[in-house]
Amino acid sequence: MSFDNDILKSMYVKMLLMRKFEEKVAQLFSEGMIHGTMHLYVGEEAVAAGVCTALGDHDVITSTHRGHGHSIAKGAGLTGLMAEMLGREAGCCKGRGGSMHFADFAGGNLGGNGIVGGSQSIAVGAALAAKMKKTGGIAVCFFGDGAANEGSFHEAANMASVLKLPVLFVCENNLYGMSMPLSRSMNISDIAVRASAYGFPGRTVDGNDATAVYRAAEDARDYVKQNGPMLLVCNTYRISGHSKSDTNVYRTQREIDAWQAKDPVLRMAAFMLKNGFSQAALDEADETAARDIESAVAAALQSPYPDARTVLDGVYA
Ligand SMILES: Cc1ncc(C[n+]2csc(CCOP(=O)(O)OP(=O)(O)O)c2C)c(N)n1
Repeated sequence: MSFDNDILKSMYVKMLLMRKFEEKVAQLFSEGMIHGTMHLYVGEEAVAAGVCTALGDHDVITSTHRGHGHSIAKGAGLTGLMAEMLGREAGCCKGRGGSMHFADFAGGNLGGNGIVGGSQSIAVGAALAAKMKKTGGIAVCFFGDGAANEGSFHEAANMASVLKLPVLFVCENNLYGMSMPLSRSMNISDIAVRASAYGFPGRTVDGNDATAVYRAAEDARDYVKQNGPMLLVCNTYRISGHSKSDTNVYRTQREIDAWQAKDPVLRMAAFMLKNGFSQAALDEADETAARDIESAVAAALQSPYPDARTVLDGVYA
């Protein structure tokens, strides 16, 4: 299947930035520069890259607690994201939100959410707004397999269906909700079948293959714009621990290694080499991405911590 080279390159660059951003923030965390915790997206990059590359300017996304990749793929500035991690005033939420609350309204990212399933109904609201304002945009709701078991999923899916709203529910099935394996949290193996309970289509795609995700998201976007909601399940795997306090006792190294062999970034590079890109071009993309991350860190560190007197700015109630 032929692919536009610009689209391939765009997805690859996004995936490199996601991976290098997270390698960097993990390092800064271990140096005590970043506080709290963080949930890394390592291994799942093809989902955000494939979906967000298929979106248009009027489309918006809602994100999760594991949202670094979603923000980067939707085009948020790296300095704003890095500064947010570091708690600086130049952060995308002025350093008040941190890892779990990246948002970029101008770029169409309505925000991450520390509440599992918390952004599902926000996506439905955004889709209702798009429909009423006739923007032609859709709302994409990223959520995990664990969040597919939240009551909010039922409510959001049902309302989106009844009101025929342009929502694309993207379930990132990484096989675990914290330490709980999917096989013990639901009695179905294909989450996409849940869509039929709400009267809309569900489809499953290899979430480690950015090109497959892109194609599926492109088709899904067309469908959603015309007909209303759809569920796209992207099967993938979280290589990193759930969060910074995960000791990985619920899964085997063998399982992790088997998925590492399907690394979506390496897989994308291999696809590009087979489709006319040179190794030199890929190396250059890699070096540029590394430089972009270093520049973001340097710029973020120039920014001061927020002034304590402004702590209530942006608090609405
Ligand atoms: C409503 C709610 N319940 C529980 C938690 C604690 N918690 C944080 S992440 C997580 C697992 C979520 O799993 P999943 O939706 O599959 O996303 P993943 O972490 O695998 O990306 C849980 C239970 C929470 N933050 N919010």
